[in-house]
Amino acid sequence: MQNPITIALSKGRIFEETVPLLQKAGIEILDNPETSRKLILNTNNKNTRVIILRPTDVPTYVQYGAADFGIAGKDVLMQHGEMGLYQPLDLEIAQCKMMVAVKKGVDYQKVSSIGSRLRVATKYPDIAKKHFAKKGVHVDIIKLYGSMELAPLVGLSDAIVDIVSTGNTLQANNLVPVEFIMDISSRLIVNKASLRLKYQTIQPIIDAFSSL
Ligand code: PRT
Ligand code: MG
Repeated sequence: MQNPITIALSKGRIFEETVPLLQKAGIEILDNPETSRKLILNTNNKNTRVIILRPTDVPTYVQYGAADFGIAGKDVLMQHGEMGLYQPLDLEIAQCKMMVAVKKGVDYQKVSSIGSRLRVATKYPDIAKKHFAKKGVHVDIIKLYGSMELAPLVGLSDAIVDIVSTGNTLQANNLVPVEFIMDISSRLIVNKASLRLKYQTIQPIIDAFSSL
């Protein structure tokens, strides 16, 4: 009999881009998380279930083995750390860029020049700290949980570090991207003990994902 498998996903873009990957591995999800309130979704295989989490909670469930594997953005993984997680594949889904942005008209070179202190609002303090340390720019990091775009508009910060995809959100809020930090995509993360104990069930799924 096949080992029971729990897969951790988040709603929205990651879920949508993961459905076709799971189909290649023969897994069909029977409920739609956008219309159902269920947090545990059934699949066409009674030994395989999908749990729906906030994106930032996916690595935690996988790390502790409450989920055998999951899919999470590089942004989320860098903030979480890699403890207990095996990352066999970059799935190249949910692609975007981590950028620094400021209010239109602000002279970024000037406000970020060495010797000055830049106030940076972000959901990604570790990524932001590392980036500015490498440039030798002194920063005060202001941790936010969402709507970073608002911070420079109301004087909370000089700049933000955020994810940019189309650029429409920045533009709609009179902000401009001024510095590229890194490309972001989503990765497969696997609990190390699960991979060992359920190798015969999990490895074929990884193989199906990697053959795409
Ligand atoms: O929405 P929630 O607060 O629950 O969390 P989230 O926004 O982190 O989740 P979700 O599902 O939107 O994103 C999951 C993963 O998708 C992230 O961890 C990223 O790795 C990746 N991803 C890809 C993105 C985007 N594109 C993206 N555009 N995550 C967030 N955004 C947001 C961004 O923060 C900004 O507010 O969309 C806005 C910018 O989009 P554009 O197209 O206007 O530039
Ligand atoms: Mg979102």
